[in-house]
Amino acid sequence: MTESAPKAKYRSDYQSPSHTITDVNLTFDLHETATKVVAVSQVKQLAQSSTLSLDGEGIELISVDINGVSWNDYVITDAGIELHNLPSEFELKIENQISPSTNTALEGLYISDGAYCTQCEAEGFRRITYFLDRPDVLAKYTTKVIADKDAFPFLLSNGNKVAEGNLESGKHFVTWEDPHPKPSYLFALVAGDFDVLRDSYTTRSGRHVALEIFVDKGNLNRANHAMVSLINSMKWDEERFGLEYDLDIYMIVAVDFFNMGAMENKGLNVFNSKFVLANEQTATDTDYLGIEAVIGHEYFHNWTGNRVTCRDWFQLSLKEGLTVFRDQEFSSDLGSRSVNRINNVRIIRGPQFAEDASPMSHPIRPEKVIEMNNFYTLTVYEKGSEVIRMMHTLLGEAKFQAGMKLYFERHDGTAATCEDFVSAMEDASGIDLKQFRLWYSQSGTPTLTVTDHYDEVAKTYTLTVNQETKATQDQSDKQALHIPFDVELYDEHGKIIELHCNGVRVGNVLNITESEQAITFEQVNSKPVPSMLREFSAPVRLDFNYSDEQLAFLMVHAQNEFAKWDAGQMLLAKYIKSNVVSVQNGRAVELPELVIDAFRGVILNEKLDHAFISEALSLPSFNEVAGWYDIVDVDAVCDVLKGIKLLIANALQDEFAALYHTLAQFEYTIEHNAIGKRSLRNLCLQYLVNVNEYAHLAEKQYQSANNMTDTMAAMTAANSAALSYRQNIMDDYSEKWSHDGLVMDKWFALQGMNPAEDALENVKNCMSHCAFSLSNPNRTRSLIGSFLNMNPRRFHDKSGQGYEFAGEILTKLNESNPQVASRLIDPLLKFKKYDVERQALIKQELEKLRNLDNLAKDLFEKVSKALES
Ligand code: B3K
Ligand code: ZN
Repeated sequence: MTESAPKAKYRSDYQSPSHTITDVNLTFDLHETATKVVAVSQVKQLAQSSTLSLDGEGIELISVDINGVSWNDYVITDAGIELHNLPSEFELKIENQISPSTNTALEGLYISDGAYCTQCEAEGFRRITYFLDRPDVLAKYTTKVIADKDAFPFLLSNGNKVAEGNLESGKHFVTWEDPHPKPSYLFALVAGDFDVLRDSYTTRSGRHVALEIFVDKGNLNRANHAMVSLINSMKWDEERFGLEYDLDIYMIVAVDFFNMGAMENKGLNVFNSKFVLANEQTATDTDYLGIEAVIGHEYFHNWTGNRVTCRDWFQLSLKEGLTVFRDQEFSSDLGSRSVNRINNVRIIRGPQFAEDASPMSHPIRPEKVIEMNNFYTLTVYEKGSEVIRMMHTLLGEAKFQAGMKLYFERHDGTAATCEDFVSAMEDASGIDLKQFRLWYSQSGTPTLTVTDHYDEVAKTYTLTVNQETKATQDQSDKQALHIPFDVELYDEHGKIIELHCNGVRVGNVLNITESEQAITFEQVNSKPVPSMLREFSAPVRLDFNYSDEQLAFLMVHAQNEFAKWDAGQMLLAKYIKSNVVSVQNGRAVELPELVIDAFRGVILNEKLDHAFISEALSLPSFNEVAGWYDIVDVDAVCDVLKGIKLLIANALQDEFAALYHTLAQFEYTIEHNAIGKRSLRNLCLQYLVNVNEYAHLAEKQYQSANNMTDTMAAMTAANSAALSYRQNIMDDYSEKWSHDGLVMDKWFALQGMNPAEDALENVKNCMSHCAFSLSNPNRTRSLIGSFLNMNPRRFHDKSGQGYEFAGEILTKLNESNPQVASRLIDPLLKFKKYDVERQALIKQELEKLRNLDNLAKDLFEKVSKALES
């Protein structure tokens, strides 16, 4: 990719559009290879310019008319079309043709299993017609869809249906009108034959909304949970945020070929079927919870994203960080707050911290972008949500909601910036967020190094906090951030000590704003145990020299479950690190009695929720542990994690066995209590199968399971412990489900994670399984993605064969679906984390990719950043 390397865009270069489009009237005559699109736009000049540049990619122009007259004064460019010598206000008619069936990138208009569907965010609309494809151009859309009536009985688009009828030669049409002006990325069209689940919802103010979920024929019995989740979302947004739905219909279409989770198109969400379809035979509890979260997320976008959208794509976190915050709150209000928080924090501490330390490090509001699709990242989404959460922590719920209200008063119906959001929060609360704004522009993960000192005589306790953010590839200079630091102190009996600073009673959330800051608490009668960064009050690493006893103490006495869990994780972290050194020096993995007893205490604590206990007993992932090191010793970390699992399994086998038996349930329900019981029971199973006496349990569970959660738990146990019957149950599952790709994804993922020595051969063989296809993103992510991301020992095998395999797959996907390729490449970008031999092998693959003639800009951006590092 030497000639004309793709160019970056910079946030600082934002310019408002030269023209706007107020109304657009679209007509689609659908055809697999020759869909005709007619776009009639009302265009207004905004700046002094008689030239209009429209975006367009891979489309065939038929004709251009201005005010009803054919127009020849234009040039087609690499990026679209430039129209010259235009009047200041005019009607533009463009006719063009596109080929949905050859669109394997799944952006723009494409075909998923015979149904037409669209994906326009971020810049897919330009693959449909020439347009001002940018989020700050908001138009009213009218869309007429024409297709064969038998094959495509349902013709859908945004807004309300305003006309329909039959046409010649077996065709029919439907016209939709969306009254809300919107950017092109929220446009959607779907045409196909589906089963439909219908329900309705009446909003607080009495608007009657029809709810429709479209699924592939035969899947109606898997759509209920999505509908329940949608209704719960609508109710929750009214109750917690005072926000109501604003159209008469809300449609969701589930498709099998989709690059990401789902898309919030106005009134017509398109979903990856993974986040819609579920019944107890096909989906796990985790799938059910995922559906609830994603249905909520897309619904919440109707206000935070659609009613107020982004001025430019650098502002993506404005809608995504905020909407993730909202969906996390939704899941927490409906389910277990502590378990939700634990899982969200795991994502930040694992993959988000890793991203922030990688060549792709960027602030939540990026400064420089080559391919926008590369920035739908954990940083923009998850860290973005943490930034919103910190504002929520600093302001409190009431002031935060006042900020939301002001934000909507100021920006409803417009395209806004992150700055607009922070200003609204600041103005509504009166709280100064000047320094806080740095979270939007500074990348990287801060480390808080804390030391303490107790003064017996003065009865004071001082915490000295140092904050440091290491340079990242995108940014060398870092400043001190405003960090909400939530602290609680416990006396030796486990009682909470009231916090007094400078003679006044203070709350738990302290403001850290300096590089070094000492906080002195008064009236502390004995040396306390501090619980810090409670609820993970900021996305930072915490470094404090806790003793084992202090951590074990917090596991018992900390008042909130998150802090208990966190203490347990810190205790494990200490022994994972020390055991890595042991293993590197040829010694065995060991755990002191105190650690075992601390975890035994958690299991036996009857006051704790089952779901929470299950989280507390879960070890950190390899990827999270890898993040603790500059250079990670793959084999040693894998040995230690396995070794600790075996030690805990052996030491606590009686407790695990007892729980495994008492937690059995005969009926499957998705009540949170039932989910918690299954979660803990299946956690016990994961440990128990490593003890000879209980090694048969997973097979027994597989044979008797009456739901997918238990089936999958049995298979996971057999897979990760390499049990003798693993192959039998894998074969049995494949025979039962090979007709259903979505259900087979679970099986493919296990093949990818298989710890066996021949895992790579196996993965290659799985690619010829009848249910596998590299053109389906879900299949690819399940099999290949899990091998690259969740099978460290085999992927990072010294032979370099894992890397070579990744290179081959990426070369193929670069041509067919660059967006999927670009997600998959992430583990290779972090080559600097491995020893020199592995580094060289990974680099070799990256260089091969860089030299491809047709390297897509998605991969170009990542590969070049990695090789620059
Ligand atoms: N807004 C979409 C993501 C679009 C991704 C484009 N590559 C889904 C979501 O965040 O809700
Ligand atoms: Zn979103």
